[in-house]
Amino acid sequence: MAEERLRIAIQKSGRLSDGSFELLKSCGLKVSRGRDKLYGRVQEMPIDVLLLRDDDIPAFVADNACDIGIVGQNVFEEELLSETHEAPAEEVMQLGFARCRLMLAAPKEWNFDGANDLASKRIATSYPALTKAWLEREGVEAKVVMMKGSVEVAPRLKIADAVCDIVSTGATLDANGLKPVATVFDSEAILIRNAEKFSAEKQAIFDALIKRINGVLRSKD
Ligand code: PRT
Ligand code: ZN
Repeated sequence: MAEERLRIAIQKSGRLSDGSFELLKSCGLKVSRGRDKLYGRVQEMPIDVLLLRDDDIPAFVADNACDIGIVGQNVFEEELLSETHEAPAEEVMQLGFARCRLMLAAPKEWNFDGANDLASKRIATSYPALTKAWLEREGVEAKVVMMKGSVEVAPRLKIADAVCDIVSTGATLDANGLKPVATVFDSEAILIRNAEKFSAEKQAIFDALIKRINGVLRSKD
């Protein structure tokens, strides 16, 4: 029988990519990338790496194309709230990098005085499910407009009154004449896994990897 290998999905390139490779490296795992750049192979443990767009990672893990994955909590929660996979993926642990916030932001000249000011307003976001859940918690009815990118330009283009977008330094909001007014979701990179039971062999690889990750995270505390 062929040796079982654990498949991990990580972001090919972007804000999660360096942190993900670094974490594997700190775990003593060197990823050799294949010529097609889609696959990577780890020598030190029976682990294969799949390099994907971050948005594809939750579904790949939920649908068993991969066993585990590293993704932003914001992307994972949005997926959980908006889609129903038969066997959804599960969060295993927070990984302590790629920290950011999903925030509501309004034009600087808006004398914003709390969530109620958003009643009947239009909010542009790439995270409609998380935004709607927050509005519901706040008891505010507003119109949520989905935008895949360049959310921060929506108020200037009069597409929306406010935005709900990912913020790390705040420089992007500032450059677009916007100010953060409320935090909708705190996020960082997380490890997720397929919800089905692993084979004993796969579980052993998974346990060994988790042990190494915990060791790395503890050494950073
Ligand atoms: O190509 P692919 O689809 O894989 O990548 P992507 O472009 O969709 O995602 P990417 O690489 O930008 O982000 C991946 C994940 O990193 C996100 O889902 C978050 O979990 C996390 N993260 C951390 C961020 C940021 N920080 C961040 N600053 N994601 C996005 N931003 C963007 C934000 O959208 C805004 O445009 O950066 C801008 C704001 O940054 P500041 O520093 O100006 O506030
Ligand atoms: Zn993406």
